[in-house]
Amino acid sequence: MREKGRSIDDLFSFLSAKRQEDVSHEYILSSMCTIPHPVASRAHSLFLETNLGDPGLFPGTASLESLLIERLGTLLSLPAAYGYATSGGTESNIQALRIAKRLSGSRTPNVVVPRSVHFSFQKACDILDLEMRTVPLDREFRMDTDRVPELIDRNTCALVGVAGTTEYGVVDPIRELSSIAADFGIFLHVDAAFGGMVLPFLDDAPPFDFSLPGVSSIAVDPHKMGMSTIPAGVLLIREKDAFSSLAVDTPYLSVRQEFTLSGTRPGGPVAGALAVLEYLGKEGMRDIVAGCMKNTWRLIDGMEAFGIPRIVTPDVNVATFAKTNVPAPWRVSWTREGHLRIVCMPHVHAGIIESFLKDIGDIHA
Ligand code: 0PR
Repeated sequence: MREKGRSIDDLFSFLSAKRQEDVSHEYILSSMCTIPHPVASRAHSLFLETNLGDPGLFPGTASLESLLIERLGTLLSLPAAYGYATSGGTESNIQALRIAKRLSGSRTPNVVVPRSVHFSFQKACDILDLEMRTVPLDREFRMDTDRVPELIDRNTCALVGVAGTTEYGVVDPIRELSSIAADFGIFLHVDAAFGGMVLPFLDDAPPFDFSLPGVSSIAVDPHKMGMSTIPAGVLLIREKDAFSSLAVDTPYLSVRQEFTLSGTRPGGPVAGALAVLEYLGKEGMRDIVAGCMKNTWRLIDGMEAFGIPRIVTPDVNVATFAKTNVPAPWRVSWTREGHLRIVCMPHVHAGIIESFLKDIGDIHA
């Protein structure tokens, strides 16, 4: 540390220069995060010093968290869902598997996941000492549910399905998984970190939520398509007992017990996430999601017109294409299979898609 502090001007010109080194969102086509909605930034700034880890000191902020859980539970067909605000999909997935492991009581537990599962499940299985059994995908990159029963045994503590896969933007057959989970009496966790804030606002979306009786828990991230500030994830659970299984005593806090993974938890992103839902309402979210989907289809049509085929028809706003050159300064990503992947987030507006297509067209002309 410096012996003597820095002046405000000097400090902030240093910080601004560092921020300038970051890639401008104008060129970011690879991210599942986006520029926060202005109401999220404003709400967040009101709650900077709040700590949901000690809710008795911040009852107002804690009631916003409850309201966020109620709103998202209702959106995902279970108004009475239990839940809490996590730091994002990784924490939600870890906690869901932790609950499943605890409830199963197995000493050598395993989990059955699709091959497309996000890498956060590798972390979860490592931390929780779970064997990860991977189910192959069908031609459309969805979990091949016919292969699930053969991987289940009496030590299987959870099945996982993804609603909006990270790489190909498809939804696994959650209805089939729900039946399998109910038949075998196994916990079913749905990773809707991305799709959870897209699918409820689409007409004819595949079923994935608590309306399916076998679904035990859902991860949904406001800091992705919910346009909140980072970090904002939510874990929702059908049965209250599930959370009780994780409770530890917190004798000197304003609450007696806690089941969260983090202790100190920021109230800012929770206020931000709720502010977006309240401000936009379903109508506003439908418009934003419709815009992202329209841009996704325009991108797919434009790329195919250049002879660059889509890899799969996505269920959400993630488009994938055969390998092709992409000029700087565009930032795209590549899937494990080597396919070009573009996420049409709200900041990737129609004008950006057109300039990207123009640059691709120039190369392919
Ligand atoms: N589940 C799914 C389906 C995800 O896509 C992700 C992250 C997670 C869980 C984990 O969520 P957290 O990262 O919030 O813990 N998906 C993005 C990805 O890995 C995360 C991301 C976002 C990466 C923005 C880069 C980036 O610039 O691609």
